[in-house]
Amino acid sequence: MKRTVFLGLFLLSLNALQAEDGYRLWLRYDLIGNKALLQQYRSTLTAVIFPATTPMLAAARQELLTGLRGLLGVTPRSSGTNSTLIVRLQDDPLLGSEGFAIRTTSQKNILLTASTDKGILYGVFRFLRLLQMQEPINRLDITSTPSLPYRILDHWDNLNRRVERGYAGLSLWDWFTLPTYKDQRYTDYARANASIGINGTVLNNVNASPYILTPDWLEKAASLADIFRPYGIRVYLSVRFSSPIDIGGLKTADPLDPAVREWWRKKADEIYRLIPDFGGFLVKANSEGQPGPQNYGRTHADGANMLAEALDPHQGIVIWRAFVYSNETPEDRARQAYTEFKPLDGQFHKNVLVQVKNGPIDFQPREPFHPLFGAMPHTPLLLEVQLTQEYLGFSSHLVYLAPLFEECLDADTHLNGTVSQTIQGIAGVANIGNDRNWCGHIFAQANWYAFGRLAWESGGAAAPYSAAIATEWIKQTFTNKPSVIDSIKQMMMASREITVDYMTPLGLHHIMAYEHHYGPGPWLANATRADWNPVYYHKADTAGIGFDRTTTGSNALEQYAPGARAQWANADSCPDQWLLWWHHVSWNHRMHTGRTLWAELCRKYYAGVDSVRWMQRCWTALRPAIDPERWQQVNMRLAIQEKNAVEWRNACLLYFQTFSRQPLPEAAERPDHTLEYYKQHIIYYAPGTNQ
Ligand code: BDP
Repeated sequence: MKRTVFLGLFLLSLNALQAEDGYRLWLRYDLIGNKALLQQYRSTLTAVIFPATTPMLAAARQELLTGLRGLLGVTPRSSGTNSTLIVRLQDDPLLGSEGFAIRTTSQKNILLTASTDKGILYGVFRFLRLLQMQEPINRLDITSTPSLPYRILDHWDNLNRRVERGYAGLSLWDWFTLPTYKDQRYTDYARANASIGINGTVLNNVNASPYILTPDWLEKAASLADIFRPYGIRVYLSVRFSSPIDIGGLKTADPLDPAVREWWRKKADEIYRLIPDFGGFLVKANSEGQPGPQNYGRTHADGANMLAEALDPHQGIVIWRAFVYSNETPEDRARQAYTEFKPLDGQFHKNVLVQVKNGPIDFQPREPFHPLFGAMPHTPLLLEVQLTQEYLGFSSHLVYLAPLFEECLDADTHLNGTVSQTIQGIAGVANIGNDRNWCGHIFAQANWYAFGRLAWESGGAAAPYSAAIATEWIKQTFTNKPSVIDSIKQMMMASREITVDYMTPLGLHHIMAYEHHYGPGPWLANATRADWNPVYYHKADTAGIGFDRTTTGSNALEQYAPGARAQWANADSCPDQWLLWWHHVSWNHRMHTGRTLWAELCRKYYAGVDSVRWMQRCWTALRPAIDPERWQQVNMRLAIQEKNAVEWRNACLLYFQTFSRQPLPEAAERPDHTLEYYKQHIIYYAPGTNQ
């Protein structure tokens, strides 16, 4: 009897240990279930020779051994003459400072080489990925170098641990117990990033507190930098332009004032004493109320160059954001960043990079690429994308973002090639918090994963675009079973377009509720600034709907090269998915499908909801193939998504119907509430805002 109880307890605790709560992300390293393959792997990998003389190599070696032990269930020997994985530093200019090669040799060994420790680190993770994906390893010939040098996560984490636009709990950084308490999660965060090639992290919110630059906080940042360093991740900080006044006791932050320049120089020296490989500063200036050089009648270039000079002796960079717009200017918000930055091309110091959001408004479910890409040939640019789903249903909605990123990266600027060819790197606004599963939604982990993978291999025919990246992620996160992979992949690949359909179809944008941006609010018209009002963006009236950005309207179109312009300029030939971004058209406008605009709008909103239900059915069918804990997590979030999609559809169609004055499609599900009900449905205390 006693024995049975003991056995029961033992099994229970084993279960608890193996709980599938999502913590392990895509680095699971579970024993390979396919017996034949496991045997093959074991006989191909009897030994590992890996001299590790630096902290980075030691971290790489430890990862490799942990991975192999988990996947193969045995510990390889540390010496051997064949069937051995040999890891070796070996100068090869073709591999650069981050690339690696993995080859099978004529003696049937596997040779992993790189010119640098970092290359070895990335090579180790690549090798482990091969095993996790159950790829053959007996004839390897892989060479890999990153397409872009800067692959950075931007955390919008406040120093009080609230995360602006964060939907996965509090900030991962427990600032209060830093620098002494070093949570294991910091290391696991670094491992996850290194596994996908992310090489930089901005620790704090772009709406920056000046205190980040005080000695106490710098010490905390330095302790994180120490943990991340062996994983090839440099730390950057967001800085507030007025810091010399806020914490430095100066009367001005004028970038041309000698005392201000001196203050920044000294601050940079102080930072580099603590963090010798500090990456640099990220700056949001003269945007949404943040201070900046324009407060002193200076330009963005004046401000950026002052900081650049302070960082230059230490090889640091300034990342200056082009996300600027002002409601005092009558100009269409979509035009303003180009208007301000284009004339500054060529005026920035060489260690300044200008960071441009993927589209000209703000991380919408769909936007055309930003007109600055390709338009600043003398200024290195970074692309900024948002992993946290501020305008895409937070961490409650399943939306795989890689197709959105890919749409932008592959867009032809008609100036200097595709967007991916005009940039030096990508910054992703992180979707990570202290939730046990890191991202809130298990599938939001795929957006973190895809971001890193795209930054490593963007552009070029061989790029592992969205679908291939989804396959990688599913195999490492869930299973190697082909039918299951296919089914999950279909859901992921369709999910972005589904979201566009139930939120902002046909080129609509920014019609979300105020401030938190969750749920519909197309009727809103009372914001403190006109350009925060949904009515500013859709311009619906009885004649039609859409924002005329052609020559008869704001002419934002003129900021693009003629080749790019041509695809959107004419309402009759403009692809349906962009129509209302560029044109104000009548409710009876004939779409490419042959339907009227009103009919097409209805069809899209209904299809969006139906497709969320389709995702629910797919997920239900997958139940036997997924562990109960993660299955349930996703299932419950899909239920939230369905409810929310219905709300989007009903609220938007009822509202737009007051202008179109046309009926909803016959036989379609009727809205279960009135427009008034949706207007009154205000969400209080939504996550991600400061209220
Ligand atoms: C907007 C967010 C806001 C950010 C801003 C930015 O609503 O919270 O501060 O972008 O990127 O999307 O600076």
